[in-house]
Amino acid sequence: MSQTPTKRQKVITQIAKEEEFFPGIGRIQYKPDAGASEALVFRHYQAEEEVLGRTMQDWLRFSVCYWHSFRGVGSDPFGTGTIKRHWEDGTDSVENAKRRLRAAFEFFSKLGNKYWTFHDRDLAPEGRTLAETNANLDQVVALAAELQKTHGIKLLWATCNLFVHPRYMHGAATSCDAHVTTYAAAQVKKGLEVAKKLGAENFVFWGGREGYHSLLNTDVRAELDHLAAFYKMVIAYKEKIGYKGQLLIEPKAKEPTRHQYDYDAQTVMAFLHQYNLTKHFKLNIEPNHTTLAGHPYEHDVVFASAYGLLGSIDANTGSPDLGWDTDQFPMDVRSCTMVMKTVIDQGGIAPGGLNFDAKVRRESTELKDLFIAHIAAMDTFARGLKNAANIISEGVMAKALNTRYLSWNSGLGARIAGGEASLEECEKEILERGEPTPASGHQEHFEAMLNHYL
Ligand code: XLS
Ligand code: CA
Ligand code: CA
Repeated sequence: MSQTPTKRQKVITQIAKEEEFFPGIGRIQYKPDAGASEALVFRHYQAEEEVLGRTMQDWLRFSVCYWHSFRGVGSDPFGTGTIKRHWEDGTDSVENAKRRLRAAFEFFSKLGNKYWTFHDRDLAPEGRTLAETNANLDQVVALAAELQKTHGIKLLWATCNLFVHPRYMHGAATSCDAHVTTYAAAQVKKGLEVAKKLGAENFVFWGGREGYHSLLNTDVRAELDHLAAFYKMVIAYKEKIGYKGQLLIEPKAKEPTRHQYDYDAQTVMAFLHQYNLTKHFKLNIEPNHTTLAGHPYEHDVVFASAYGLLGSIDANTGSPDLGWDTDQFPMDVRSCTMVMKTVIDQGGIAPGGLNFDAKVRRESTELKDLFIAHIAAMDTFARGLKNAANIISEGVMAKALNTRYLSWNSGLGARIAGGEASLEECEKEILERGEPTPASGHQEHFEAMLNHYL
């Protein structure tokens, strides 16, 4: 083997000396009058600017996700990676994992977001045994703790990857093999310990393989009972170690399984009620998954919030014309306005946040594309926040909405809503009053009012 260092090794040695991973890019500045071609500036997001009595960063709580932005290589089912980061030495070593983490923290600091998220397996390589895997993880977690402190960055949420390893092919908590579920439980035990150590404000469960491909070989009731039993072990251990983070379940309709049990917000809420788990969990809503379920972008955000269960948001978008999970950066002002309207209406999203579970396109191969994507998405949400604040403070749309429901505020309407009325009373009323007067829904007016604020 040649002893001459390769070009990549030389770059790595250089980095070790200088430790600047994004040279030429400084802290991203606010420049509202920037021209259209200027990419590395915020035009709308200003962390300390107050909106409805709170700073933008308090409302928005942006988070960078580690798996897409620091583990993603641009591969897809039809092609291998297209994105090569200069700090990667091509190995799956702990040393490489640590260097990658230092690059990520430089990115967070320059971007100016305060939070990050990860899966356990994004951080450190799996070993041959669980003990070896945990030891690898411990090393990288120790560095993460240090970096969080020096850079003033916090962990929005941690999660366990219970879907990539072949052992989880039949599911993790819902596997047909109890041995596999036991492994998953052992992995989650460690995950909760790591979350506690790094002060994760939430802990997410996304059931990528918790679902089925064929009902012929699946006992759905047993699998869902096992899932609930799994969560009960999680709650017990969380309480035992005194981990205070909010537990979140992330709905997704399908992909990779044909049917995922956590189909959408309403399905997850029904599951939580069925198994008496509601007080321990909230929902992490990803709008890309909402559209996969066949709903409009903000549907699950609105439904979870309506029941006080909107815990956090994976701020991304899909291409609804495609029907699979493309995890794109959110760039649509209308959608972000609707999400932020719901967030303001419920009084904020903390301890959750807006996590960019999004990846740059595999054709966006330059380092600066990573910045541009996050900056543009943060700006889109900042615009959404300001629009939503205007909608709410002017109150015109709320007034129009209330007008539609006025009949429920008094008389028999109020008695029905309060659970005090009977079918006999309703019959009597109708015999006296006759047909309801048809009323317009004014949908186009509502749409025009929304456009007014965009
Ligand atoms: C995949 C999910 C996943 C979760 C975390 O579709 O979005 O990335 O957010 O496991
Ligand atoms: Ca997600
Ligand atoms: Ca997704």
